[in-house]
Amino acid sequence: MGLSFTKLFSRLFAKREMRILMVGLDAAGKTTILYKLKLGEIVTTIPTIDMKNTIELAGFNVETVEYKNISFTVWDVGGQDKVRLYIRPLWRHYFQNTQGLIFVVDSNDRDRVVEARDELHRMLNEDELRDAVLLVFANKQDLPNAMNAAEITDKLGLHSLRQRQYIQSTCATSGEGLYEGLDWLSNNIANKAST
Ligand code: G3D
Ligand code: MG
Repeated sequence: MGLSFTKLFSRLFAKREMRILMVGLDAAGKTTILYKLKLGEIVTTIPTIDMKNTIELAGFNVETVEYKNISFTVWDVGGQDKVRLYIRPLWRHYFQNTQGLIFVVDSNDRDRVVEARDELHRMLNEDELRDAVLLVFANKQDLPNAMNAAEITDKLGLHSLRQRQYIQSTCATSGEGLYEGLDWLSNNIANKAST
């Protein structure tokens, strides 16, 4: 019934040169960032018609925005293991041709930083993301109890990851740090492509 997920996406992304995924636990600040960037119209979709019931059960929504040759794809990671089983095959469709992964963490959420680390490492273990460059947004730096970038680096175990990486402190609501981070990302994706 209808187009397959793969077909739909190859049609949508056929002419794109770059795909960037932005993920993180819910409430990390991803949607706020997407709107702050003002790249264009943000489209929220439930990935396929065929899997609609499953997806709705799992609450899996994907936000996409396209800007020049870049497509940003955003979703929440984390949640129950049962749900993860349904979602994982879908993630992998988005992994293909991804050059950059942005991981957004709520620096104020000390209770869930371990969960955030687990999700990040789980994703970066996927074959398709092995060569992606990693940008971490240590978000919500405006909050008084926020962990700083060094503490986030430690708590997320960034040193043990082999991906080229960079951590940027941000405040998504004010926009602070966002462009610096994306600048690093675009430079490093470009460098990788030319080597
Ligand atoms: P998500 O898309 O990752 O799930 P959202 O997260 O962008 O929806 O953000 C979740 C909440 O965190 C929002 O508050 C948002 O305004 C807030 N938020 C995002 N970034 C920052 C930040 O840098 N500092 C502070 N103080 N808050 C931030 P609401 O109240 O709308 O749920
Ligand atoms: Mg969101």
